[in-house]
Amino acid sequence: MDKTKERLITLEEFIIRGQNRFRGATGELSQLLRDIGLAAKIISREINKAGITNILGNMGSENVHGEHVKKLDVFANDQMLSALSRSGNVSMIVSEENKEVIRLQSSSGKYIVYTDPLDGSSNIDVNVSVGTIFSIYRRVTDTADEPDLADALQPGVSQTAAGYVVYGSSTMLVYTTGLGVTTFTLDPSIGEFFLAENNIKIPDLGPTYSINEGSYKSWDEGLKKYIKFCQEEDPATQRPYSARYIGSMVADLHRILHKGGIFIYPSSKAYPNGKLRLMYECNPMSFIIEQAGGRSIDGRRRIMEIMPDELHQRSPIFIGSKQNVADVERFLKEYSA
Ligand code: FDP
Repeated sequence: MDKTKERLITLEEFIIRGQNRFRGATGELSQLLRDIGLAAKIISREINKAGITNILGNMGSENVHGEHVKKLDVFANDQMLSALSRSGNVSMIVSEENKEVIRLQSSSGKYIVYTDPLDGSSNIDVNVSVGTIFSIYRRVTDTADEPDLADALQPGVSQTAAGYVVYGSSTMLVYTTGLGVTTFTLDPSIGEFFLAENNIKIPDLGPTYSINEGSYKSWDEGLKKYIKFCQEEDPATQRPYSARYIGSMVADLHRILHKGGIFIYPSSKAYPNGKLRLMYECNPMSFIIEQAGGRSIDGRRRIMEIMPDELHQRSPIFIGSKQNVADVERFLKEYSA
């Protein structure tokens, strides 16, 4: 079909159409997704003019993980918190930037949201893509009561919706409500997200691997052997694979969603439990990748089946195309203790 003759569909329109397909839908989730879309536009605008307005650089303080907080991290966090508070549908928020759960005045709101407002923030100063991640759960306790930790500590399989925004050469919003993955591109001239692709599928095998090879020495044997396998020549399986590592999880996985391949952040000497956070990095990205037909494991278990103990807990992650994940799983099983 001639693309120029297709009618453009906005994010708002797409969300409302989706909502209309469900009898009895209250519109609360739709409102929440639209609020996140608004925050994404504001963050995107600020990122694009960051160099001009001198917002780049450190705040001079550290976040709950002892990492330097960048000014844009703080800005993105404020935008996400204010967007999520707007509708009254969210009772609790957990953000990478806040140690404790944030309880909102709307304690009867039926959703709990996790967010990493600005993922990949060590890349901000050098104009490399960063992202915002979100993960939405329904409360398990009665909404007439105050929400408690049980509402927040649910496994990834219970996510109602999840998504991310990647601030790259264009800004894209990608989300799933469990019915496939949809991508939208922001047209900054009119401030509107337009549908880019519906029901996107990740290739079953992808010829790239994405890992910080600097920590090679502290990997376990299975992983070392798998990376060597990726580098061997075998045209039948598209090897040797290419190495691609941006160092910004959202950007690396956005590429893998479209082109296939595998992203790995393993446990290492510096990060014995892996570096990435289960609840606002691993789970939402796993939901997206699984909905697109890929897989995500911590080495042995499916990421989304891990029962969380802590809000900010970390996990190793091996995520991407089905075949690539099956291969690394085989190596880990055979060679790692
Ligand atoms: P960053 O520290 O820049 O925020 O969230 C952590 C994260 O980025 C991921 O986005 C990224 O994939 C990873 O850390 C990069 O870690 P390394 O620098 O150790 O490779």
